[in-house]
Amino acid sequence: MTDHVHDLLGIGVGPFNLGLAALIDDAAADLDVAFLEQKPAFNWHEGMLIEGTTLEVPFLADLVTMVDPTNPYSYLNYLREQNRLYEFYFYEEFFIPRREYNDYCRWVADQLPSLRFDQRVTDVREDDGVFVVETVDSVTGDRASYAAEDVVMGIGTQRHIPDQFEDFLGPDVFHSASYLHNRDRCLDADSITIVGSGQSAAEVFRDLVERQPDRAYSIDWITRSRGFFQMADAKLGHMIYTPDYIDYFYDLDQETKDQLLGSQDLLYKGIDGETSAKIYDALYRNSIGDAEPDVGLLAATEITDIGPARSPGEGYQLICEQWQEGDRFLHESEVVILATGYTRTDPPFLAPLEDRIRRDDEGRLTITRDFRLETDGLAGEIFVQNAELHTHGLNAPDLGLGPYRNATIVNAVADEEVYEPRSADTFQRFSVDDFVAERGAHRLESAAPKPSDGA
Ligand SMILES: Cc1cc2nc3c(=O)[nH]c(=O)nc-3n(C[C@@H](O)[C@@H](O)[C@H](O)COP(=O)(O)OP(=O)(O)OC[C@H]3O[C@@H](n4cnc5c(N)ncnc54)[C@H](O)[C@@H]3O)c2cc1C
Repeated sequence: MTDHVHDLLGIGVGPFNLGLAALIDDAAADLDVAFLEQKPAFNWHEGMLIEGTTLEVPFLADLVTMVDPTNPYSYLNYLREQNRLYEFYFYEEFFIPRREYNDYCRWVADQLPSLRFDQRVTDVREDDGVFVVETVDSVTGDRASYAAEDVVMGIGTQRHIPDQFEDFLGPDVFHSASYLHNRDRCLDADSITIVGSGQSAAEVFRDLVERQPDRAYSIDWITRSRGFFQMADAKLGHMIYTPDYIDYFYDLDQETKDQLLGSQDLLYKGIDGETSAKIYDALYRNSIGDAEPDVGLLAATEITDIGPARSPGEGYQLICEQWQEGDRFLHESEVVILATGYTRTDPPFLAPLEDRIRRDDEGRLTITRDFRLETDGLAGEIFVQNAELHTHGLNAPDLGLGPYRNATIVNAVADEEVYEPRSADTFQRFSVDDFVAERGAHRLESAAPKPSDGA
């Protein structure tokens, strides 16, 4: 084991742990930290950096601004350093190109000495009261071990591949996360089917449908959801993307939380208004005159099975089931793009600590309000990023709340108030306590919660 014990080791370098490394570098530089990432460099969803796509949150949701607007790692400082501030000023857009967000993050990553790339974490165990984190070099296969008082997991989510497609994955059947790596193949195909109806599915469909007039492919877009629905997107509704809402959600009982999350899908899982409009407009343009765009859209339809097409080498046949009508049919496609979302799975590297980690009745991690795993008998803390949807609510994956979570983690690791916690600066109150205190209302005897009214 290495003799050197870091204060904190980060596992994974996506935007959340990158933001944490940036905050520490600026405001808590005496902390001894290292962040381990399996990829060769920072790259944010590189297979989905499609031209014309933007961040779903305003540029203020960069790595640091929402807790520290004067931080040198802000997006505005990136622009200034690129000599691009006036270009952005006249751009007059809140929602920046996704490709630029990635470039900004890479600019931050290039300046942080604490990041170690090509290091895949395979095991985390405890030895003599410190965490020992084992890695394998993604290029050479060399093994290394690091030691730390505390650990923070920022490993993001994993591609969700429905079971029926697992055995068919390859250049013609792939997840939307690798769309750009496979786009040339799509452009040469005769037929393409996109499965799913979230933002990724819509972006892929839009890209292909806008290119369709110059190409010979047909496109089908099939989803088991009830429709191709737009994400709820209104200023008043956005007030739940705040630390206050996390406070409120965290204190609810678990049954209420689970019901609430089940009813909030369209707050973060639908298609954004602009993409939806752009798709419709492209379909409209492509159908001017006698033109019949070679396109099919069908909702409420699950692809229950896949196999080789009847004519060998002609792609795949998909068994489709429209669950509202109870009808089934067979559909053939040369390429199948699975925009089937992402899941949170427990990382295998935690296995050595499994008997020390507490779980709820459903086997989910239990997590404290300040983002630590609840554990038994471990000397150090394991913090989590973006693993707390079930405990802290729908803000877990939101880039705009990353700096807030990171400020909380910095304070906990440094054991001092490096960042001052700020109270509500939106107009809405979520808890009765806050409303009553502020509005001078009178409390009555409590009633039992009614989770089903939470929609
Ligand atoms: C296409 C797409 C677009 C999105 N756009 C937005 C948006 O506009 N606004 C918004 O608010 N949210 C958006 N999101 C959701 C947001 O949560 C993610 O974009 C964000 O990347 C999550 O950051 P993360 O740090 O948790 O994980 P990730 O970005 O997934 O990064 C995790 C990192 O951990 C590494 N890792 C995993 N396991 C190991 C290991 N064992 N050892 C070492 N390294 C490891 C991975 O290689 C990866 O680099 C989007 C999500 C997707 C999929």
